[in-house]
Amino acid sequence: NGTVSVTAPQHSVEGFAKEFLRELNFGQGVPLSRASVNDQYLALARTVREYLMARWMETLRRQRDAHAKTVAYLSAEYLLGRQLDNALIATDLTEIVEEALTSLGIDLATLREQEVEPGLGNGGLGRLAACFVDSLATMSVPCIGYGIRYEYGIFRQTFVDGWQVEQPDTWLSLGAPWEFPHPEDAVTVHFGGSTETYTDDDGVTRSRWVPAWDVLGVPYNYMVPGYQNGRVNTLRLWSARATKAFDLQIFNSGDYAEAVRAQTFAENISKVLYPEDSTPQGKELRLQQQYFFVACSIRDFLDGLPADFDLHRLPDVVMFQLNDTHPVIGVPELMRILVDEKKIAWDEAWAITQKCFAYTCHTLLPEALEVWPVELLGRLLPRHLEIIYRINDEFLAQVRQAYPNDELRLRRMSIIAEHPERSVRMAFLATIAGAKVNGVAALHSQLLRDNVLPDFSELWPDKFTNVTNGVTPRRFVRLANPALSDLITDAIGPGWVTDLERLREMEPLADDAEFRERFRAVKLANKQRLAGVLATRDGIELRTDAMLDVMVKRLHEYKRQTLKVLHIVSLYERIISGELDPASIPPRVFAFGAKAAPGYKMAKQIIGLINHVGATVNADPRVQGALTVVFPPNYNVTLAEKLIPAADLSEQISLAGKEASGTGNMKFALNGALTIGTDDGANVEIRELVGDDNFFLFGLLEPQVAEIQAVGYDPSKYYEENATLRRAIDLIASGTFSPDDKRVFEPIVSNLLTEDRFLALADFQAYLDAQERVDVAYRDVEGWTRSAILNVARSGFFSSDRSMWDYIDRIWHSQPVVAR
Ligand code: 26Q
Repeated sequence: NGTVSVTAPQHSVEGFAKEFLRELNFGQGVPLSRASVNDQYLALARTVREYLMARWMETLRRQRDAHAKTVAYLSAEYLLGRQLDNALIATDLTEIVEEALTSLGIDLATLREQEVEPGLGNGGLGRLAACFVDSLATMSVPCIGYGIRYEYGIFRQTFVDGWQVEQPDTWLSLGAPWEFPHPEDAVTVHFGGSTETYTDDDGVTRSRWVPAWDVLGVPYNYMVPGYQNGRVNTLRLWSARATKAFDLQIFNSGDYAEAVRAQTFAENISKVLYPEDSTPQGKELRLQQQYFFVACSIRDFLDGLPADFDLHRLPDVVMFQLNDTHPVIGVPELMRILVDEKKIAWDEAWAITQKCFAYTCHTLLPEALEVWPVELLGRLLPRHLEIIYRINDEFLAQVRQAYPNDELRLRRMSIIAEHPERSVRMAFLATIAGAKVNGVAALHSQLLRDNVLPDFSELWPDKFTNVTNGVTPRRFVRLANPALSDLITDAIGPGWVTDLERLREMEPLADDAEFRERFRAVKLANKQRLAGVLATRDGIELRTDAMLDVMVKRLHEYKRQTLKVLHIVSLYERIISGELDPASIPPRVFAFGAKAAPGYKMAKQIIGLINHVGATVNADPRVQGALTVVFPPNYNVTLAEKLIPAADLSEQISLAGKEASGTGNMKFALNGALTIGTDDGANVEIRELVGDDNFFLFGLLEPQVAEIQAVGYDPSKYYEENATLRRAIDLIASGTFSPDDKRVFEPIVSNLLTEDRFLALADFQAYLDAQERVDVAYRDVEGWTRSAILNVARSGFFSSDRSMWDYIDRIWHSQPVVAR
């Protein structure tokens, strides 16, 4: 069938060492004696990927032959994390590689540290996409992930005097051994211009797009190896280049400099990841990015179909899953291709399109719902705007029929918003076009139906469903926590890695004193490992004999890092005022990790506050080391893999009804941290599963939040009435943490006292009370360990494999292609 058969290299220490040396000599062009660490890393990566190559080609062949339905996952972000270790566990090569390198006098750990992770995402949404493609590969489900190969991923965060300063993320600069460019598969994408009507050969009047400029999308393939199952799926990321036509035209005009500038213009489209993950502004370049990668992806998928393929059957072979609204411009794009290019009648094209898309929503914040000004969309994609208008007209006719004489409803449901400016509501377009709409945790899906899209769920109740998020146990347990993995495998065998519900078999061991002892030894070893990482990475000293209390996630007011700060400041204030004896509480290390969007002023203030509080608390002898704050900069997947396995306490303290799901919460539970959390997102499901005794719940419930906000929330009341809270806030306001400029934190203080959009003050006392319950529980070493083990044993539900089965069952109706 035209596929060249490729044989995998030998699975032996000597075989690997030979292949590695060959890559070093003939690939990198250096002898071992003169090879830098980067040379060695690149050669190692290329050697390992050769072991995946035969499986990759076999997967492609099998998939083609099976004519199976493919999931085309459309996501503007993939937060992959480092590739080397994941490839090693997928191929079960870790030990062979370790030995082979040792025989050459090379330390594998040193080479691992050389890899720069591809940070092609902001946070939860991007990491979720990476977990999902991992699971689909491991489950042998045909999937292609489509996205953007940003030249600069999420910025590198540094602190200058405790304030965030962003540096560009030059992840490609030392070589990119995991990618395979395919310039021969490049796709042309058009922009701008206008539409015109014309009469076709059958005398029918039609509309068509006359674009003004174009760019080239060059695909870069990445391997997505399944876990020890001989399967490798593909992630295809698009990079923008100038088209030949574009060049020639300008070069021929003799303006060389202008031609080069034009190239830069085209390449700008995939230059940088937007670092905002809420309240994004309607930047033109961002819309260009979205259309660019979606147009490339849809074209790429259609080009892969047999020449005689009947497009009416498209829903049998693909489901385009929309990771939030970012790729929803794909809906009018597919319509344009079917109607304008393939000359399929509008109604038939719409029927096809509606079966080929499904939409996942990841938010509840109204300001995070994407809208694009009609003016901008019409200028960049005039034909798409026309198509959106027609979709809207026909949709509104349907609404009119279902609800006669209900003008208000029509205005509420229209894809086009009239105020404050005419704009396209992308979530509505996705909901109307999608075969299914899902939220990402049970509570979120309910609130999505009730609050975000109530008119739509009333009209189409069956369209709405829930798929609770999950995380891949390969990266976040097996790879990140080898010590715990060995302990689990010792107890119940290795099957849990691909069948995580089997962790339940550990439940009885929570009552086994010897097992608990070993479990504690694992935690301690992970803390020591983290201490080593923080010492070399950041010069941070970490004590390993204290409770490790961790809050890592993007910095957002709704996530309430400020509530955490108020807790620390309150403890500190009570210590220095003599009310609290530091020797009377279990020593704690508070660890933070958080990036703020560069334009998000309040978030950057909060980062400054955490660092300044930390510096003061850490240096004050009166604290006697009972409290320490550490805030390593540049929290990313690589650091998460070290931090999470070491944690005792997981902070999941968003205001109820604001965090769609959270996925960090799942990673902590699976690694044996106990959660202190609100009744929000997937916390709800975690608590249900691990049990109330093994979870520290606090705070207002979502309906109570709604009630308080309905009557008008007054944060100052809590300040007046709660002396502990008042003293903490006053200490911040006094300038204690910022002696050089006593007023720097004034904006935070005044925001808390006058606005406090996310009710931090209302939940403060409940949070403090819950933290006292944590202290009591932590003193009971055996009881705590028991709870930690039960958290692990009962969190198998949060495998992204389970999420994928739910998507298959409720949304995709696709089938695994199992190895023959
Ligand atoms: C949109 C338009 C323009 C520029 C940027 C954006 C943009 C980019 C990223 C908007 C949102 C995001 C990311 C959102 C996100 O990460 N949401 C999180 O998704 C997780 C996975 O479902 C959930 O667990 C989290 O609760 C949710 O906050």
